[in-house]
Amino acid sequence: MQCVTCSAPVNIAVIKYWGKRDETLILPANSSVSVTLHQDQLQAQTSVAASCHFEKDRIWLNGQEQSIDNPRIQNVIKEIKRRARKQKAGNRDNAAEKLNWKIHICSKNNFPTAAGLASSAAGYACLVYALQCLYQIDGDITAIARRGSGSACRSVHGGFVMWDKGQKHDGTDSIARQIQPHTHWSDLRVLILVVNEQKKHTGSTEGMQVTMETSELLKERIQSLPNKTEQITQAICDRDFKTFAEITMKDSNQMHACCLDTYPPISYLTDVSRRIIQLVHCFNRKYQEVKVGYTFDAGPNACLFLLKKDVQKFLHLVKHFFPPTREDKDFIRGNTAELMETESDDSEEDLSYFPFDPMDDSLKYIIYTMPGPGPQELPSDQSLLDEDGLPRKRS
Ligand code: 2P0
Repeated sequence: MQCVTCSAPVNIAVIKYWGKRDETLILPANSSVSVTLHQDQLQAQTSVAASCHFEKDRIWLNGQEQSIDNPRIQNVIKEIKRRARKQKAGNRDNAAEKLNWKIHICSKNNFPTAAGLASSAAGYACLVYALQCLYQIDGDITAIARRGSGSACRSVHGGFVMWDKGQKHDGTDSIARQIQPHTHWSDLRVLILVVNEQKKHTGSTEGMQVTMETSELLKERIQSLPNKTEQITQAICDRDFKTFAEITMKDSNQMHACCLDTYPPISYLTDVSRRIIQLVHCFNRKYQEVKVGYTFDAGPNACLFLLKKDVQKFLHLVKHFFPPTREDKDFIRGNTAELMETESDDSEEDLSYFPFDPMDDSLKYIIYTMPGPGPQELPSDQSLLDEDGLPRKRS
């Protein structure tokens, strides 16, 4: 049996992918830009084992065995094997034999799926990266990750990433590339405000399809995006926070406007999301500077960008306006060690500047994180599969 174990990150789009030009190949209607988040806080882990003794391909996700017949998983495996065969054709390496062995896949996230974060992006990026390591494939794998889930191709790289929509019908040029590594902008920070809500939302795949079919506004959006995409790429390269945050907020607002323009309409934002937006604008107005930017995906959770120096001040306000009802030591998660180091914020905020009341119990928790690197291969002692290729039971 041969086994590899890898980890992959979550990414948050600042220019959103919303609409496909090809449903089967998962080709986007527009190019998108994202920030890869640090794996210390949010990551998927996947072990893939191949053995001549396995009877069939099997997959376990977060402890539950799932059907391997999911077409997206099948497409990913098929594409990886096709590439591997092509590359092995020239040499007599007996690794080619491994391609006929059945595989076992075991994957888990280190964050609750309930957090409503893009777990499929991290999951598919991790699966494709692990298969690449197992079969020792060279070259771009983002186009293969894309076949699992569009946004997954961006999680194959760390830092700041652009997914090119591409022009070709076969999608071979619809790939993701790194704009800058995570180390490029070392004081950029991220707060994820996980909203307390049980409601099931329209899935992104279905949502973006109906928007594509019915929204006039989306057509306008697609026309105007190349310009914005170029501007935000430049802002990232220049570490120009104001431009970066403004384009991020406007793009999120526009994506959600297109969702409302969908027929029947789709609304992902809730009163809590809208209050977060209000708080950010109020805060920026008070300081007469764009200090915080927000973006929302296909759900009510907010992803906020800000600089390290402003985190304490803003977090103080978040805790005031979105307090947990009970004392909760776990309310702020993630890189809390850094928060301890920078705890000394002396100036008292004038709360009367913010014309609204606190919303009790509206957030589940807050995750404090930052941009981070791409997928990694992990040591074999971190394997999720045991020596028989079955999910390891952890005590
Ligand atoms: C994004 N989202 O750019 C946008 C913004 C959600 C909101 O990519 O159908 O799960 O698998 O390609 O990648 C979520 O869509 O959709 C997404 P499929 P995916 O991050």
